[in-house]
Amino acid sequence: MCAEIGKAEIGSAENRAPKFARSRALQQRAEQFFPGGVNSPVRAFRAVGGSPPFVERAEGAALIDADGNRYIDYFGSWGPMILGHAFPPVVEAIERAARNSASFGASTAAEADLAERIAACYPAIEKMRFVSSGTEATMSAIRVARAATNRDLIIKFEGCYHGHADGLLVKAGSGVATFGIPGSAGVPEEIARLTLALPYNNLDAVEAAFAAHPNSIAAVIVEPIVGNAGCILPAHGYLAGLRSITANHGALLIVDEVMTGFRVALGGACQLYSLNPDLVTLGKIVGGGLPVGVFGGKSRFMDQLAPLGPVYQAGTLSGNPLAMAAGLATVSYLQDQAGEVYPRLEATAKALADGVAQAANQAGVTLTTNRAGSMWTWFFNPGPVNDYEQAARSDTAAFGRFHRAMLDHGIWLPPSQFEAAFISTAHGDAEVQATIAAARGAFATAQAS
Ligand code: KE4
Repeated sequence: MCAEIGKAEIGSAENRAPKFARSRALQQRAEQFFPGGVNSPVRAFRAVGGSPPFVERAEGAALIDADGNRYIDYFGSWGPMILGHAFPPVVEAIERAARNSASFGASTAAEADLAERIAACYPAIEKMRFVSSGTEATMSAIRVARAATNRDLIIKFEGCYHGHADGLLVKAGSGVATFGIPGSAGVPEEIARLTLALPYNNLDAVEAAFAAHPNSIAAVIVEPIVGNAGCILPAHGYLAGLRSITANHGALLIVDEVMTGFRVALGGACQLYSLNPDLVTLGKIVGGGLPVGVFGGKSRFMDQLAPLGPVYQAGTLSGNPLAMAAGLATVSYLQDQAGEVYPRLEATAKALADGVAQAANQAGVTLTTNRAGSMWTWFFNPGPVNDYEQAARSDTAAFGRFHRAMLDHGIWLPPSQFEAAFISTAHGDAEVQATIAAARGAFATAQAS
C-alpha cells in the first residue's frame, strides 16, 4: 500500500504493491557493512522471502518505512513495544534522563526504582541484576545455577530459544537423554555436550534425563509459554511437573520470561500458572524498547554473585539510566493500569486472531491458532501444535506467501512461521478490521495463485 507519510489510511485492503526504492537502496548499503545487511538474522526476511522494508519511524501501532509506506506492526520490536511506539510517557522519561548524561557506570536510584516495581510483579525474584539483553540474562542465570548446585549439565527444550550463548545453541542428540549437539557453527561439541535438548510438553523425557544423569543436572531452563517455535502453550500440569521434578532432583528451575514477562500478564507466566521458580529471566518489555535484561530469583542463589560471592558477572551498561527510565515508565504504566490494559489486550488479540482464522476457514485455508493473551501464532498446519516437532510440519512456504501478501496490504507480521506476533495497547478495532480485510485479500490471492 503506497502512501505519503501522514496521508495513509490504516492497512488498506487494496492490494497495491508498495514502492520500495529507498529501502532497496538502504539494503544494498547495509550489505556493505553487515552480514546479510542486518544486525539480527530474522530481520533479513530469509524465512519469508522478499526484501525487508527499512523503518524510518513508528507511532502507536504503525511503522512507516523509508519510502513512506505505512504498516500495522505485529512484531513490536519482537515484544518490547506493548504500549505502542513513541508512547509519550516513555519518550518523555528517556528525554529527561538523557539530559543528565547517557551513562555513568555508577549506581543510581533509578535502578532500585525499577527493581522495586519488578519485585512487586515477580514474587519469585528476591534479588536481581540488570544486564543489557535477554542473552546475558539467561547466560548469567545458568552460571548462578551451576555454582549453586556444583553441577554442569543443563536441560533446555527443542524450539525454545534463550539467546545465543554457546551452551544454549544446542540441538537434541540422537536419543532423548543423550547429550546435545551444536546448533550453530562455532559452538564446540564439548560445550554442547553439557546441554540436554528435550521435547517440550513431555515430562517423561525430563524424568528420563534425570535418571540417566543422576546428581549432574544443574538446572532446567524453559520458555513457560513458547514464543520461539511460534506460540506453543504448556500442557496442563507441565510447568508444575517441571517444578516438582527439579525440586526432587536438587536442580534449579529457570523460567525464561524474556518474552512472556509483562506480556501474557503483569506477572507473566509465573502469575498465570502460579509458578515459583528458583530463577527468572526478563527482557524486552522490561526495558520499554531500550536494552535491558534481568536475571533474578531466590536470594540464596543470587547472593553468590560478585562482589558478595564467587560467581563473576558484570556489564558496562548494566542498569543504564536511559534504559532504566524507559523501563520504569513502561512497567509503572502497566502496573498502574493493569486492570484496564490486560483485559483490553486480550479482547483485541482474540478478535484479531479469531477473525483471521475465520477468514482462512472461509477461504479453505488450514490454520491452527495458538494464543496466550496478546502473543499468538497462526500456524499453516492442521494442528495440534503442542511441541516443536508438530510446529515444524507447518507449511512454511504458505506462511511466506501469506506474509508477503499481508505486507503488500500494509500489515507487517513477524517474518517467520516460528515466531510469535504481538499487539500493543495502541492497536484497536480499526487495526483489527483492516487486518482481517487484508487477510481475506491475502487468502484470496493465495488461493488464486
Ligand atoms: P536478546 O538477547 O535477543 O535480547 O534475548 C534473547 C531471548 C531470550 N529468551 C527469549 C524467550 C527470547 O525470545 C529471546 C529473544 N527473542 C528473539 C525473538 N524470537 C529476539 C529477536 C531477534 O533475535 O532478533
